[in-house]
Amino acid sequence: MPFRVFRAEFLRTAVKRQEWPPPPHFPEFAFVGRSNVGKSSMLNALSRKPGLARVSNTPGRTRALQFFELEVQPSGSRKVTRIRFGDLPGYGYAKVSKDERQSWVAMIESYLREREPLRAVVLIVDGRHPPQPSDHEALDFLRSTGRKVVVAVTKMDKMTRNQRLPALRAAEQALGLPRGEAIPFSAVEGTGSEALWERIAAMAGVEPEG
Ligand SMILES: Nc1nc2c(ncn2[C@@H]2O[C@H](COP(=O)(O)OP(=O)(O)OP(=O)(O)O)[C@@H](O)[C@H]2O)c(=O)[nH]1
Ligand SMILES: [Mg+2]
Repeated sequence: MPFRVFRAEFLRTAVKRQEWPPPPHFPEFAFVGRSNVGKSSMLNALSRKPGLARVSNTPGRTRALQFFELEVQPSGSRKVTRIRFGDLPGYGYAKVSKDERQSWVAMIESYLREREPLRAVVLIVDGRHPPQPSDHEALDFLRSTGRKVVVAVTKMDKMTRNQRLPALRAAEQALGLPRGEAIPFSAVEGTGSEALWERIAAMAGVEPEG
């Protein structure tokens, strides 16, 4: 039985720390990646709700932290679980003032370091290009926080079938991940959601029932 999503709703936007929603007693997951890499699209694909998070051709559209709340039933489980997603502003977006950028980077870093219900971070990279310096920086930062990180390689549909596996393996190798660790994803083809959900459920502590 596939993963079921019963409810997926926008909760709130946070620019400042005071605007973070009170920590829930259920798990939170954050989505991190370069501007325009496909964070919001991934969230929509996972939620099975196309218009939930705003998708844009203009890089840097998501400038604040956006929180979403979901009710899901993992494959093999009879239990419905609440979880929360955080759509984080993309890094590597230059068209803001230095001050604005610094304060927002500080906010995101403190969220990733200190947020108590945060169970794991999904780091999204673009399968068409080798991981960029900012992807390495993000991963180094996440590793320094001790957070669990799941790497998803997205926009796989933009490659030919023959290019896909080598690109996935190259991304894993460049990021120092074991073979088979990264999750190939395409919001357009709708692939990768089940695999990503399974990893999220495992980290949320939702065990499939026998
Ligand atoms: N072909 C293809 N296009 C995608 C995929 N995911 C996202 N896109 C496109 O990439 C662009 C950016 O997508 P978003 O989901 O807004 O990316 P984002 O990372 O949330 O961007 P910011 O919030 O601006 O940082 C849009 O034009 C999407 O339609 C994918 O899997 N395949
Ligand atoms: Mg976005």
